[in-house]
Amino acid sequence: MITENSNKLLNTDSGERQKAVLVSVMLPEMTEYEVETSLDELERLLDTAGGEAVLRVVQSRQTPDNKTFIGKGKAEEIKQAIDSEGEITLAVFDNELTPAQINNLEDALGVRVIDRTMLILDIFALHAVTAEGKLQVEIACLKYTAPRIMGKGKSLSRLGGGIGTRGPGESQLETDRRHLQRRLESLNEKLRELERTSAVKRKGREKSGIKTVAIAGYTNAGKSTLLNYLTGAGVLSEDKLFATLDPTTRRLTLPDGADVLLTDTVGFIDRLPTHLVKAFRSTLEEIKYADAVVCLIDASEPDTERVRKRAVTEQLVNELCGEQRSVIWCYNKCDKVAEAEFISPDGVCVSAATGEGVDGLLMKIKSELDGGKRIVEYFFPHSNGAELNMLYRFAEVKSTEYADTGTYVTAFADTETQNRFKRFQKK
Ligand SMILES: Nc1nc2c(ncn2[C@@H]2O[C@H](COP(=O)(O)OP(=O)(O)OP(=O)(O)O)[C@@H](O)[C@H]2O)c(=O)[nH]1
Ligand SMILES: [Mg+2]
Repeated sequence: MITENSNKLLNTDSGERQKAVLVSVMLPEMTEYEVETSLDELERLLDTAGGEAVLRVVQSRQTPDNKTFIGKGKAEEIKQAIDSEGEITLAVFDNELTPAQINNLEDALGVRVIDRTMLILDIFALHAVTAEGKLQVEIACLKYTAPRIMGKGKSLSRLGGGIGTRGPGESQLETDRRHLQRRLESLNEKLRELERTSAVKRKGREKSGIKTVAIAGYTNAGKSTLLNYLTGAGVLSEDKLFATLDPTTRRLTLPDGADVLLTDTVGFIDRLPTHLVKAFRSTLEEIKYADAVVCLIDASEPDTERVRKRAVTEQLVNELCGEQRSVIWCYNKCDKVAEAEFISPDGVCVSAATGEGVDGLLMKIKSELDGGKRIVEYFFPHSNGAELNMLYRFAEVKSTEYADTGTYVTAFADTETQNRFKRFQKK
């Protein structure tokens, strides 16, 4: 199926936008919806990289073709479509391709071919600012992109530069593999050194007793906007994917006057390339070592997208820090939704743009950092005097009121105590 792309891109900033065809192979375990939403995301990624999707091709297959992923017949069909369109210089595959498949496809299609991971790496190369960010991107590019575009010599220049070639630079990649290996080793050594410095800084923070809070979430959820609202950090926030690569940390004062360090982090995406997760280990450690993690979800998206992105976020946060971590689910962009019925009772609803609900979020952060402590109201029937005595041991009892049938108690209790005395909690 080849369709003219109807989703015209909004971005019309200056400069030529490289025109591309998006290709996806639908394997038996994928649904049509998954393929389409993934292609929509690929189109947004391409937009962020400065390209424009003009054609979409979806093909159903039982298994990928070894040589070209899509098979010879389909490749010929796409080649014809590219020729008749006239301006397409790039084919972006949503599936992961091997170096050999890329080579064969470039021969068959006559345009540069990249896959989803290469496109993401390209954006990362564009957006990395700090030395650490640049190092991390270069390592990931050398491991993933380099073998895929190496040794093409003339054919590379025939297909032109642009999207999928940023990062370490073509000339560097055209050199031999041994050189590449040496470069990787030296970059890894530099990165280890930066990681050691970060670890020392972290230890220092731990000693000082100041708690840290990380803002995590899918790319474009509004993490930077929230950090900016709360701390005036002035971090770039944009309606683009992966606007932030480098973590920014700022001091924030909570309602009780305690200071915490709040960190904005690199966004998540479905099928985040493993090479990136590994290369960005030190950046992602901001989440791993945080005392609490605010997981941001864009509340203004359709149900299915919101659920999908929450699942991706949940999985990555669990992988990074285990399931025990204090996680606060925070729904953002609430100024764009009339009623947010989907928010679970433990979630908070905010607008990082207007500041609505942000006070509630700060209270929640404070309570998480206090071990989930909050004020709870209980009623203990007279027959449960023993349990009431126990409550005094585990929680800070604020007030009591005796009634004919039992005692009403207001207490400041942590999560464990709340669970222990749940059956006495007033509804
Ligand atoms: N209406 C509305 N827009 C918001 C809100 N928060 C963020 N945005 C917009 O959403 C877009 C993405 O915001 P960012 O803060 O860059 O998102 P991010 O999570 O940091 O994204 P990456 O760094 O790319 O992962 C921007 O265009 C923001 O202006 C909000 O509460 N309401
Ligand atoms: Mg950001």
